[in-house]
Amino acid sequence: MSNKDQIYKASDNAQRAKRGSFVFDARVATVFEDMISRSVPGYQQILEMLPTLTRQCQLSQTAEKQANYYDLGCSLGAGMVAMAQGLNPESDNTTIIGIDNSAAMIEQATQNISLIENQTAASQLIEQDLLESEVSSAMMVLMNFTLQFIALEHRDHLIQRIYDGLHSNGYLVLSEKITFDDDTTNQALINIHHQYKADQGYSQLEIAQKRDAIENVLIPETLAVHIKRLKSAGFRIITPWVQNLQFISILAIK
Ligand code: GEK
Repeated sequence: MSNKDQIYKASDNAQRAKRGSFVFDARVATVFEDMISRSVPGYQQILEMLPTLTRQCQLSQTAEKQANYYDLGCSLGAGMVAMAQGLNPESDNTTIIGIDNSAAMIEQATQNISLIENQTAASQLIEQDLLESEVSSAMMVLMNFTLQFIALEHRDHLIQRIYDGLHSNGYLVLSEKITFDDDTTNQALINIHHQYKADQGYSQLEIAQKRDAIENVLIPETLAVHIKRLKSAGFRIITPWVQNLQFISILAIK
């Protein structure tokens, strides 16, 4: 487990103003594992199922020349490690590619990823903006809570590029924080989520300060909007496979 997340603990107004909007800098990277585990209910559950999804994805496809497994917005590489666990160690045409535009994340991911190298597929970490990155010969693309940080106007095009880069029968696993059209439902889930964070040891001040910092940085959409976008891109199977409060994961198959 990484260091404890205490980024929003300070009650000092000057410090708070200095911090401004949420960014994926070195400070966040250092505590990221603790932060995401205590903030996103079901995060560990998704990671635990990923080896099974990856194994089935690999088995359900005909052997292709090159099979890439992407983790877009890979942070510290937890998704890459989980996908690697599901892959057949005998397959020699497989590469796991992690992409993230945070230098601090990529730096800290490098050590985690060195663990994969001994076990299975080749792996690659790339510091790059997803809007400029290439997705090709993909068997599986994981976007675990990343699309929500991409500007709304770029989301359709990015999902279309992912679809185009997948082999047929390829998987996209898209996890997102969602919002609901109905205000009452929305507010009820927000309240439960804040209680979840309080139960994980965050103070009311930390919860409020994080909420302010992440506003306008993380832009959630409704499940209907996600499904519509995936349909328009061309995916033939689209289904949520995990939901914990407003945190969902959708499986889309080409
Ligand atoms: C996990 N998937 O542990 N280009 C590249 N990376 C980006 C961009 C962009 N335009 N915008 C944001 N990121 C991980 C968790 S965290 C989710 C993903 C969260 C990166 C950003 O640097 C960060 O590492 C990641 O997307 C989002 O399974 O913090 O809630």
